[in-house]
Amino acid sequence: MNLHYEKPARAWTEALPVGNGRLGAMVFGGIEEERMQLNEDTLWSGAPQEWNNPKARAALPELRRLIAEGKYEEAEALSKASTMGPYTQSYMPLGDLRLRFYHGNWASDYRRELDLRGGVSRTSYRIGGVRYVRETFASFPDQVLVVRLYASKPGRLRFRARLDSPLRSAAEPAGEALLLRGHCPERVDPNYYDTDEPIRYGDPERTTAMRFEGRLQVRLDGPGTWRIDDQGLHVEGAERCTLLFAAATSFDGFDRAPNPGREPGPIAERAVRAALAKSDAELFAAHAADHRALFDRVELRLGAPAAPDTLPTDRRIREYGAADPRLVELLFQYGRYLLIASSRPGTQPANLQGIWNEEPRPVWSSNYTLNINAQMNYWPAEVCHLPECHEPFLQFIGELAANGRRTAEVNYGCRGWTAHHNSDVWRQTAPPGDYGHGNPLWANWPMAGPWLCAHLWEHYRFGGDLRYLRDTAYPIMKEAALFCLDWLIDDGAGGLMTSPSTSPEHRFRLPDGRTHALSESSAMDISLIRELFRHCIEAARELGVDPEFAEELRATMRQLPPHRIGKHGQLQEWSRDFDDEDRVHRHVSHLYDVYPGDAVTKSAAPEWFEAAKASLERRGDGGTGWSLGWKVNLWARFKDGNRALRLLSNLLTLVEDDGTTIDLHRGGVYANLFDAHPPFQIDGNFGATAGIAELLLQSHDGAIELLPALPDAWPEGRVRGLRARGGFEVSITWRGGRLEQADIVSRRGGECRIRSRTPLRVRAGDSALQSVLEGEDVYRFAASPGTVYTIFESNR
Ligand code: FUC
Repeated sequence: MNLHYEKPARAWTEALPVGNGRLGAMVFGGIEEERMQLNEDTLWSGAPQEWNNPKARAALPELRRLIAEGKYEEAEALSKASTMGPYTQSYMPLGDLRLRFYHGNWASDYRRELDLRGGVSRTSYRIGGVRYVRETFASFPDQVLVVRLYASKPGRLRFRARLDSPLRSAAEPAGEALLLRGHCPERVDPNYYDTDEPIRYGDPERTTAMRFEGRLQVRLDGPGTWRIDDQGLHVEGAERCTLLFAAATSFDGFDRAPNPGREPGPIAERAVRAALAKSDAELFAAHAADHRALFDRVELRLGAPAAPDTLPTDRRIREYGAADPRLVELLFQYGRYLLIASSRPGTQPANLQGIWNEEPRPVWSSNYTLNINAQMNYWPAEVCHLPECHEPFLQFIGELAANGRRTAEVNYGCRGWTAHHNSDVWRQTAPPGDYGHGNPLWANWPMAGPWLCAHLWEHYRFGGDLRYLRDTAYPIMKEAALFCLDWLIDDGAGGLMTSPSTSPEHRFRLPDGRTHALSESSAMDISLIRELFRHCIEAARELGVDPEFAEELRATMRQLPPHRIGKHGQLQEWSRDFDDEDRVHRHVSHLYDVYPGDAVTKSAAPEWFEAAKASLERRGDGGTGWSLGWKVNLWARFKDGNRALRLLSNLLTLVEDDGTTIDLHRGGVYANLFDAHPPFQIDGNFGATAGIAELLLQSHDGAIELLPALPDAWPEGRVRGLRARGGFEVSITWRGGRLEQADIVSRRGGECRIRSRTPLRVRAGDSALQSVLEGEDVYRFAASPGTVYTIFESNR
């Protein structure tokens, strides 16, 4: 479980990420100069501000009238003029830790690696008879970045460490520490908004923006000396030493001014001092125990290695790609590693780049994009056994709901809460676009609430915590449903519809060739609303509350339009059978009900299921990194493992990083296995991990399915520790492309249901199982908590 390379990273997308959910570092593994690019996940530009726009509410009736009359251009002009708020703020880089060694740049036996299981990045090389080793990890228990340095001969370890930052800042010695102090811009314009002053700082004395402080200290183990001066921290004549770095910001919550906010200095100081009081071995043991408690829950083996493990990872990607099942394993576990490293209880959720960003003006603001990308980050969380890593996102949803109430009221005059396609650390909920610069194509999408609520529900479905459902999830879901009830309008024919409506970021084409974004009742709008209502009804039933409300939702659902099948046999993306602006568009929003939703399955809606497959076929096998990730999951739900593997192969295409390209059609991975949109976006990593799990285990359709979409290229393998809805943990071994044995443990008790086309035998613990109820193809038994149920095919 290692990524490894024979050369230092030149580009940022070759460097190796470590993180503890909050502090992140990209380790370049240089010889003469080592660079560790640093991040802290609360460091964002801006501050809470008013973003709601009362003009939106006033314009809404006219906007709806224009759309109903097919005056799409006028509708878009009105939307631009009246509905938008500011752009969101951007996620900021903290700085760099640079180490300069005085031994030149020629070395042999060079290797750098990222040990996914240990959660450590390691660089080693030899100069003459001296071996140099550096190990870097970000400790969650101790909230510090730890760099251990070692030279195999006494006195050979000599270097200077410095801190700097692309933000306004200064590095200065302060007693035994080197400090980096700075502040953020008050506003950063998105990269696609070409302005004169895209990065705007306030007066340093009076700025309203966030402040930060980083702190570096050293501990020598054995001989040597160290000192700190204006040039940095100097270590001379040493053999072994440890650098400890901590950072904090003045962030004091999404709804509070970040300046003055919290005092960052003492927070960083406490962390470094506490870490200094521990031995290296203690720090490392605490980190390893914490990391492995999460990482080791799931193990995946996909048959014999095609490529030898000795091949550097970038060459393996280039030469074998998905034909190397061990590389697919690595991609799978890398997604789990990245989630552990970027999203822990109490941290911010993983943004568009997780927590890793070096740019003061990052692409797409490195923010939270809520029409697919932020959600995709959390697709693997439940099934891949990292539900605690889901927590920051669930928390984020609650905070959006808090802000989104005012947006619902001010912008639309609706109850409940709404959010749109972008958000940030301040939990912006209004349509972004600087009051008219933005594009209705993405700005006018008030549907983030329903989609996000699916995460609350899934967290409950997997874990079964009724108290969480009652106290946290359901109230937020209910309020999102209230918004939808008010947002839906009469369609004039006894039904209900949404307007304005978009199918995220994809325009339709009229017969005259013109393309437009705004219409009525896109498939995705209706899927999301219907799904949220269904979840609310189920939640209210399980909690024994709100019968009238549930009845109102049921009645409303009956008035929603059904899916429609269009002229190509496709599931229609819009309420009318419009042509696509781009047949191979990256978004596949109209297929939401197949994945991540579950309303359209082969058994529940066979015609729509086939139409959805036809739609996906039309979209082709290309796409940006995240689009490929989505399609892998969709093909898994269509039970076509070979097709899913083809998409994984497309994703495992090595992309050379030229630093500038934004490609809207072709994705892949960078040398460090980071997903390439391009540019780097972490969602594709998480989408791929979820997709690989989805090939091996599904549980969305009322029963567990073992190996539902196993690709032919993986005839043998095993997976341990995946989770299924209903509180189950599942391990599977297979051989000759068929189930050999599955072990299922129930954490909460209750009925276990397994769907299988081949007859099964079930053994409970050591005894042969009693009463398995066989339905058509569903096997059921009462599972007592903690017992291991072993499943075999009867005829094997
Ligand atoms: C949406 C997508 C883009 C990109 C951006 C961050 O706008 O359509 O492809 O992923 O989010």
